Amino acid sequence: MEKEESGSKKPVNIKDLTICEATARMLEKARRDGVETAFDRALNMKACPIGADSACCKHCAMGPCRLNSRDPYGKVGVCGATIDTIMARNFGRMVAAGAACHNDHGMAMLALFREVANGNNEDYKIKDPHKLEDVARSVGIEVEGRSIKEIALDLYKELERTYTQVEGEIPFAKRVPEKTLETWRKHGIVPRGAMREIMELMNRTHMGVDQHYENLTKQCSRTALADGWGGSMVATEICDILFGTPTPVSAEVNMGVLKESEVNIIIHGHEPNLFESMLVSVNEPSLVQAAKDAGAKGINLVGMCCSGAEMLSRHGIPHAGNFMSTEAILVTGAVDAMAVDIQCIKQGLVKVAECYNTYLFTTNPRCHIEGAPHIEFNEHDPRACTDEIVIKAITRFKNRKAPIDIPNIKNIGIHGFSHEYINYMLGGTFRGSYTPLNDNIINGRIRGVAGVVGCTNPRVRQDWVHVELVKELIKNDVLVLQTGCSQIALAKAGLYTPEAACLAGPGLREVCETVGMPPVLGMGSCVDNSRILVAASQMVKEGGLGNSIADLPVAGAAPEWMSEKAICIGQYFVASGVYTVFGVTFPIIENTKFHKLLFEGLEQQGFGKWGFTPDPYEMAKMMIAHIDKKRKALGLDKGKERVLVDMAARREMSAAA
Ligand code: XCC
Repeated sequence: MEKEESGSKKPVNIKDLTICEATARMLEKARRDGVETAFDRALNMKACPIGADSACCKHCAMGPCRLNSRDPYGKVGVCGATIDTIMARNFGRMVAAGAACHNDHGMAMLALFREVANGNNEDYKIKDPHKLEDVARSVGIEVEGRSIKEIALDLYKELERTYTQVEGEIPFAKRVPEKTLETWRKHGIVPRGAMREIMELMNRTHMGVDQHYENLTKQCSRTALADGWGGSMVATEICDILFGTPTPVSAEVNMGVLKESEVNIIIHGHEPNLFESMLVSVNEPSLVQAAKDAGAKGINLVGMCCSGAEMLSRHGIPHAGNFMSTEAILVTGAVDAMAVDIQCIKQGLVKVAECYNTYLFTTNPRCHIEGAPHIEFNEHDPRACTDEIVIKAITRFKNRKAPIDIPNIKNIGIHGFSHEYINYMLGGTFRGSYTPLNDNIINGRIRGVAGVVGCTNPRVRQDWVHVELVKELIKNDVLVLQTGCSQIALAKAGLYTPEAACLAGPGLREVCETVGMPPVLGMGSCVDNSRILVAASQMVKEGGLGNSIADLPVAGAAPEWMSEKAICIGQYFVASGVYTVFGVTFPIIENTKFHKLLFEGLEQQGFGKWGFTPDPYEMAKMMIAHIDKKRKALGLDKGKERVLVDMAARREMSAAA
């Protein structure tokens, strides 16, 4: 996995950069074409060792102060800040930035929902009224005998508090298992509105404010929870209400989804409203005709990164690849336009797009990129933007000059497992519940559940850590739930088919074969990690696996993480009670008090804890050992008699519940 030191003359073998065959082929071509990508820049840019260890404080002009990670307590900053304060502050600012991203995104989706609910926006509508009622009920809103509009407006008002509430608990705290909530209350970390929490964390990480790593960690948790159970959860639920709740759908993933004979348009980013409107534009008969007049067979719309993962889950829209493939795909020469909104958009895309004469458009007022033309997306007139992008893409198709080279690789799989669908899938329409999942964990067929999520990162071999980790987990009967770029990595590796059950251990394989599901369930984008939180709460509420999320035999991982959002996600999983292991690198020095708190202390306080290793096999071992520890604590370590539960017995069980 280790790649060559920067400064080395010998070119690095592309197979060491990625296991994604399509990306590798495009990187070879980029080399031949003299085009640079993030993979090259990562090789030429040695990661700053002081920054990587978080031993630098640049929060004021008395510094920047640099401490020595080999002798962390040998020095303090000019103001006297210790290494623990400096690391906790830096960590806190990462959490604040990650939480800000998801909350700003969620707030934008909620604003759209308000406009739809009050009739000011007719370009979108409430597609899933059942989900609207379910979500409304879950936060205590009366739904019986009321109109969709009344419920929706009440829900808007209630969920706005997720962001703006000055005092008191956010609405979705009602979904948290009681004992988990008790732990949060005891430590004073139940989130208020996200704006308040992020603001307070930015204040406390300023020079001369909070200078105790333990107290800072509390605000890190509170802010992160305002993301997971706040902004992200609202984003997921509102997008389901507006655009539809995912149910399993067969879809294609990988660069082979591009079509040489069609106008290819890629949407890359995070907010599904742009993508939903683009879906309308590419089906507009006059635009389809214009494409045909230009000599194309049609218009081919595909996604990348997280909004791509949402569209894949909701509508089966093909997905072309994850974060580290966004530059490589432009090298095919087949992309007529790429439109981006916010988050994870590399500035390097501008140059690559230029080299292949591809249109790269920014669309969101929060994200312009120097050198990329901007066509603003306004949700009150969405087609003005999306139609224009289609027209531009058709022009580019007509004038294609560069030779086209599309790697002919596609992986078909099943995506779109919402927590509602897991409920239905395992329990059936009449007895939809998490009982069968809990039963199978209790009887040991399923050893535990792992969430494997997050980015890809050019500092490690793309997709390799994700794929090896997940294979190890399912081989050991651990059911894997996924989101984001990790989901796409595994889809490309062919694990999203029911046939992949043959890679699972005997227990998990039996469950997969009975239900007809893959051993790896894709739940959507990174904000959809909130679906994993809801699934975990359901498992607790179902009974038999302890009283809090911290009791469950579950673990999480982001093996190739790179973004501040990932750190925030990690912290909200830890604060919710989940052991969470990161790969690549961890921005904390070992053998310091702050490290000990994150990696051990939090667990003793009733939360989860952090873990770290760049090695996927070691990571799997750590996660499985944790799952086994939790099984033991629940008394599930001794092999249980397998009781065949028939329908009559099930009816009795649910009557007793
Ligand atoms: Fe970005 Fe969301 Fe990470 Fe992928 S997984 S690199 S954050 S696109 Ni969300």
